[in-house]
Amino acid sequence: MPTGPELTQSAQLYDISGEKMELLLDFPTIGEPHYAQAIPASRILDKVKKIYPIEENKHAYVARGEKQAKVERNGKDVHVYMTMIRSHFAPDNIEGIKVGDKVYFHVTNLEQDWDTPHGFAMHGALNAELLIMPGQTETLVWEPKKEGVFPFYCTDFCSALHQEMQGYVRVSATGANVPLKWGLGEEQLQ
Ligand SMILES: [Cu+2]
Repeated sequence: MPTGPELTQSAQLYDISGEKMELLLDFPTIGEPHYAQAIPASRILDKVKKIYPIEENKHAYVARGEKQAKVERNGKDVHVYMTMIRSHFAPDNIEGIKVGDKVYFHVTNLEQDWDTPHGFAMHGALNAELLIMPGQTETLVWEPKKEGVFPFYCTDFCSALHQEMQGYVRVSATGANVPLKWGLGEEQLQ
């Protein structure tokens, strides 16, 4: 039953040693089942929310497409308007962040398919991670404490290229003269 925003994911075990690959096992992978409860499907079936239409997203920090991705500095606050879609973030490289900044990642999931949430985690962030449904925007705050290059990455298995869904932020010293720059792959967005 399609009972939640994030469906049970499926795992399959194949034998690829022969001429034709053979499915050995087909099974759902679910989290800890200890708190599972059963209720009649009729109580939730008509309340299932499959997709949040991106055009209805009125979040103050939404980016409704990669062209709207940007990074803005306001004193020590840095606002990153970021998008995510299989299998990359935009921007996926950012420079000009400094120790002492407070970085707000406003991440919009551009997917408009059912059950394609993406996750977002920032290496070194002391809060948590985000799970963002198709069409939604969520915010994670990160306060970098030291210089270096820090990765951020998708934390929810989203496609075969999930492992490549990542990016980097370069953190410079407080007061460094590194301008704010961001890009997507080789392409400089700003
Ligand atoms: Cu992802």
